[in-house]
Amino acid sequence: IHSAAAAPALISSPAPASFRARYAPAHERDAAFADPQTLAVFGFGTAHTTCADPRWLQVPLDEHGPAQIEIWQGAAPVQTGVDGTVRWSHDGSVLFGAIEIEEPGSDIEAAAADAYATLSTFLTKCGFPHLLRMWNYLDAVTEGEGDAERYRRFCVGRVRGLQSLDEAALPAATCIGRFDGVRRLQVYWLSAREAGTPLENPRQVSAFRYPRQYGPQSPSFSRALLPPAATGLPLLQSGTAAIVGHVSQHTGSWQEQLEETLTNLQSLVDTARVQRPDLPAQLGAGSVLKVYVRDAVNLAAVAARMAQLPGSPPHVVLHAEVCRAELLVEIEGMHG
Ligand code: 3EB
Repeated sequence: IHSAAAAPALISSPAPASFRARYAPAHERDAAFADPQTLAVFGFGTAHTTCADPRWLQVPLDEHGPAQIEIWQGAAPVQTGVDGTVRWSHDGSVLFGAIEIEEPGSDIEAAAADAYATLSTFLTKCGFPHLLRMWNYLDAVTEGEGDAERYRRFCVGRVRGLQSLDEAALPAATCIGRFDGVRRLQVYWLSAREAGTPLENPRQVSAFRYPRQYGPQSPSFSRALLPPAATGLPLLQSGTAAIVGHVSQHTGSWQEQLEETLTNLQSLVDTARVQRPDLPAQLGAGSVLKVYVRDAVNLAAVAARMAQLPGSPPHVVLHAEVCRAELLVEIEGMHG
């Protein structure tokens, strides 16, 4: 009879078998960079920080509570590099890339077209051509009236820059506004050697099919994406708000919008579990959430509600501008 081998001695910090995202106190940054498997590290807030490592990205959104960093650990030691305006790292199965560019003459459409064209070119030659997840951060996202609104111009520029737009292969995404007054577009992403499986939310109209009233170019993202198994990545949930169908709900109530948003995130988990029944059934310890709150005055109350959630999903609460003026809160997640 085969008996189990003696358990190995516990080591303090076992290397993850696959990708892992987590939040940590900001003072752990240098330790994170010393780990050869660190794929990327994100800081939050408008305080000036410098770091030469291409794996570092500072997102100038103020956070509620003590300073946290987000750490992505890969499954193997990473390689890093800089290629023009693209900074990248990969662990052999997943690539992190980032582009930060100034808006020429405060033209967000031109900046988006430039960033996405650069990204498209880079993807064709980097060995990790399949976009899984995009993050987009820009100043004053809901500034401007009607089709001149900066978010709508961003959507136009994004499509102009993309070399191909396959609605069956859109990445999950976040697009969020900053309040720092700096006309610089920040784009970062995860891509892989094989394509993932985009998912839609049965409670919501697909963003790429939003009606004309929301702008001349519908937004190019999927509601969530199941990455290819070889990457070890969790379910990637797009920035999610209190939208049902295509209509914003509960105007004026951050409390009701937050609950509707959580319902939408759960709906994405339910959808993903049809294909991946091994995923945890609820948001909880297996989730990593980023909570964006439009009005600074609501930060503490949103954080208090988040702290009450069953399963205590790890999260950060950031002061940020959601893409529709009436939306007060948005949450993105990794889950698995
Ligand atoms: C929404 O559901 C809210 O344009 O990349 C969420 C996630 C939103 C991504 C994007 C926009 C984007 O329509 C806004």
